Amino acid sequence: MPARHPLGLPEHLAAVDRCLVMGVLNVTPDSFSDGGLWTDRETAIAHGIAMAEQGADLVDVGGESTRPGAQRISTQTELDRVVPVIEALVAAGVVVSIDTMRAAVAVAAVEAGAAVVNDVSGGLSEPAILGAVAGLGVPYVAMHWRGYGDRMHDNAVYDDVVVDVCAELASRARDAVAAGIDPRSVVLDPGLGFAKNADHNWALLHRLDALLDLGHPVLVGASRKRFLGSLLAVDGEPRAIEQRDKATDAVSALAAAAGAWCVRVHDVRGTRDAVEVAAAWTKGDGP
Ligand code: PMM
Repeated sequence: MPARHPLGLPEHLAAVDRCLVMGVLNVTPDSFSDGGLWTDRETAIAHGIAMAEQGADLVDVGGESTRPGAQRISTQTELDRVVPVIEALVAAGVVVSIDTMRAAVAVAAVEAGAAVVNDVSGGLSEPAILGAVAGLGVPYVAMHWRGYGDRMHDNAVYDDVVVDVCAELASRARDAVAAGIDPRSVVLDPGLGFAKNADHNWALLHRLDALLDLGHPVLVGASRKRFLGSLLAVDGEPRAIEQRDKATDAVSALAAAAGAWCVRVHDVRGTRDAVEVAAAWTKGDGP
């Protein structure tokens, strides 16, 4: 299935005929999976370049942890963490997306060379981000979100998770378009693990077609998340975070075959293989 890319993506990526791979680069001391690993600037930059070499089409730079229970940081701290890293990655030829809920950070990141804005709040945290992104002319990822990390678990209540998430994402897309973002530049993301338990996540993956029917490219971020740990638990003991990459690769292959535009992952190499397989399988043809 040819990937349908959002408008405004750099040309060489828009020509890629498969699901894209987005490598995760959290420049934070406290993200759930890789928090603290890449806080040193040079290490973070080297890891971003390494992910691009391993096959990441984009590297997603984030300065604020979104894990359940996470405390917010100041705008200045977020800027100080991400801008120098983005500048260095862009100088090295890496396509960067900025993972932020803040308008000021989105603008500074794109000025530093970022090519995509990835907003886990879908514009709900700071609605001004929508107008800002409209002015920047880059693709905008709106993730399904129902509040900050400290309230995440209380918000995991749905009548029908697929119907509710699709309705809420459609509303986020309408807000983005009303603020001036071209509808063809809006990407939607089910926000796995954000105000969702394992059953909610599986229901959303099972019905990715319902999300795709909203008419926007879809991004899936399952990498190393808790629901994969519980799926593979032994005697009630969840699979360790660093041993969830093969399960992540399986999700990447299935999401790609189902028509996802992009998958956001920590282990780039395995997922790149997975999306290549999915592309050949779906086309019935090798490269
Ligand atoms: N998940 C995390 C952070 N940012 N962005 C998008 N678009 N989708 C996601 O699922 C998503 C995200 C949390 O995971 P991390 O701590 O591994 O970055």
